[in-house]
Amino acid sequence: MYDKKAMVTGITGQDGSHLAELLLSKNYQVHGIIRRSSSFNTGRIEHLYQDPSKEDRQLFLHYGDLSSSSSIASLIQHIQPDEIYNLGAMSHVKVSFEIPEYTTDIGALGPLRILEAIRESKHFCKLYNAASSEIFGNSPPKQNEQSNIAPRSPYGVAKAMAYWNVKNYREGYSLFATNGILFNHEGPRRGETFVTRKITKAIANILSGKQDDLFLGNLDSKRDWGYAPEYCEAMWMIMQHDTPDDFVIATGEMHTIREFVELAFGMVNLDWTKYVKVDERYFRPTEVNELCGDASKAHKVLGWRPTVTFKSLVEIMLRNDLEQANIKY
Ligand code: NAP
Ligand code: F7E
Repeated sequence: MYDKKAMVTGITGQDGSHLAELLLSKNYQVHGIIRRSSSFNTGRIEHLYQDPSKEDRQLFLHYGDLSSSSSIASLIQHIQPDEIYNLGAMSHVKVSFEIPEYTTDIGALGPLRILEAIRESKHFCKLYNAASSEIFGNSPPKQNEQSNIAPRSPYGVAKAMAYWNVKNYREGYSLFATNGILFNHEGPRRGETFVTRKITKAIANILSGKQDDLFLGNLDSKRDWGYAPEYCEAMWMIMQHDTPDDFVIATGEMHTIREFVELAFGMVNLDWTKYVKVDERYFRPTEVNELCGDASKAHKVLGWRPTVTFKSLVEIMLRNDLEQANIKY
């Protein structure tokens, strides 16, 4: 018998997979929404899969898509979840400049579709919405819940719209709707085109002779990088708080991309300057220069605090990619 029922959009993504593990460990019945795809997109949750014929299974997967109001509404109606975690999105900032309309449909209208479905439903259900530090754009660091919202990409604009809709539905219709304003968080399951994973994966490829150069974009931007599993704990904590609210989740430390590169290459005694080349194709039309979060509200109200340092994060990611390539570290 389970304690609570959760519905998770984006369960096949980095965060969705960690959150599903956490919820299952807390005896939730977890309902993940997956997209139909011509190739397998469930690699990150393969280890959690339970045979649909098993009577006492805790994990259920349903086809659905955030682009479809009817799909969202009928899933909520059918599952009757106690908690919805909306993690589904086209989450790549650079790609959002190339497919702005789609990014907006999923990132901005997707959450609105969920809010409307909850409002229309007679069933009480809490909502966690994955907002993002990208909503702050170039607002000066350290950014907190009061910082100016000034996004600089279609992705950031979509996340800002969703953030405001969550706030307005909370105030206007008394929904238990929350925003987690998470700063960058990474780990071995990070998508391979995000800069951290691109770097650690490239090092493994260089050492195994599969790659000679690493082409990167802007090395001067600064990010506040945390460890994904800890950030998923924060999502759950936000949902267990008595009152719905918005929280910044961050480490409070920022580093340039160049520092990440130097540290990671240095860990395997490689001189990064021999391998890394700057290619303007990876520059963005508008860049967010410095993101560094102030998560003191989350610490004070929820008791959340990150423990994995920048150096440990780089090491965890690098070790994973080296292990996958059968390289001793
Ligand atoms: P991710 O690895 O890119 O995963 C995104 C998930 O969304 C995948 O499961 C993807 O499914 C799903 N998705 C994409 N389009 C969808 C659609 N039309 N309908 C339903 N699902 C769809 O992202 P993540 O890093 O786990 O991030 C989770 C959430 O947090 C995202 O909303 C992201 O924007 C936000 N966020 C992330 C960070 C970060 O640093 N990781 C920071 C702040 C906010 P497929 O597997 O089928 O592609
Ligand atoms: O870029 C620079 C790039 O793509 C980080 C998403 O999870 O976090 C993520 O968005 C920085 C940027 O992440 C390359 O210009 C240099 O300044 O790893 P990224 P992001 O754009 O910060 C936020 C919080 C989210 O919400 C998003 O969903 O690195 N950079 N060279 C590069 N970036 C990439 N991807 N590739 C490069 O070659």
